Amino acid sequence: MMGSEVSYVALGANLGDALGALRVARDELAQLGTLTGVSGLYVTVPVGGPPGQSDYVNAAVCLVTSLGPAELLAALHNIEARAGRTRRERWEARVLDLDLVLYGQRVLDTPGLTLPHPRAWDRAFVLVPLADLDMDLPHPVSGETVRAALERVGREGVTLAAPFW
Ligand code: PH2
Ligand code: MG
Ligand code: MG
Repeated sequence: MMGSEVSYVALGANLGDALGALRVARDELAQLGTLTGVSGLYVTVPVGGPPGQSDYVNAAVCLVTSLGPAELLAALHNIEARAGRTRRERWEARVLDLDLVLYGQRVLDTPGLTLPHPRAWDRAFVLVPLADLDMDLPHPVSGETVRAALERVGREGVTLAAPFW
């Protein structure tokens, strides 16, 4: 496809029918281009946020899309909104969270969108699913691969629930 880019989207939810929300999101993401990879499904211990939150389900997909980064982000927000996402407190429990982790090797720092996602390379709940897709993916700024980041961060709190979902 002309002008298409390889992007990586992290999916998460820990409220309501979390797996159902991830499945709907995966199918809606597929309509934004071509899904070339879907990670396993993981159950993960919440990182940050108010105490007493339920465990998350997390996954990641690789999406080849002709949408630009801002258009793609808007599309992710639309999918979140359709799932009933509200935004109040940072890191509160959520019915669906779609984070644009990488858009090619693009580096961007705008009020609405930072690429790569600023905390992705430090979070096992992002890195473990990403590793299912491509261990050799480099961080666009540091060059650290997903494999190396995972060795540094470890897999604690992240449990495979299903390889296919
Ligand atoms: N997302 C957050 C904050 N904490 N913890 C887990 N385990 N999984 C997440 O997706 C997650 C989180 C902010 O988006
Ligand atoms: Mg997030
Ligand atoms: Mg988010």
